[in-house]
Amino acid sequence: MQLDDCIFCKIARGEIPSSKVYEDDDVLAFRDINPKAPVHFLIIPKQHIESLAAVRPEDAALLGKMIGLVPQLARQEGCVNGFRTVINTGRDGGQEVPHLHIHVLGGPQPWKH
Ligand code: DGP
Repeated sequence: MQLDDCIFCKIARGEIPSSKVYEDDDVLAFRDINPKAPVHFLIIPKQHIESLAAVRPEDAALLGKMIGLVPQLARQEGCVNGFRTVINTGRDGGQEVPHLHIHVLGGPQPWKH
């Protein structure tokens, strides 16, 4: 199920353009509009799940698929020395877009060397 007025549901439907990293029937990955690192993309389920707090046991395979895509997509996007994954959840978790998403951040971080 998708929501008419959810920004990430709109991206999943192609109604709002995005810079796609990966897509299949269940999952979409696209680059973050406001990147916090040289590599910064988001992985979302195409179906509307509000947040990690709303995940049910029957969503386990979908969540597993999303997590399982992280290393492949991170490599593909140029993360050669690791990456950071973040799932902000709910108001106190700093979640701004109420559609579940995994942030993947990486790339060279010269200020750390
Ligand atoms: P969060 O705070 O975890 O809910 O992060 C939401 C992220 O979504 C934030 O880093 C910016 C990104 N974002 C919001 N709107 C859009 C959009 O329309 N397109 C893309 N590509 N990213 C978006």
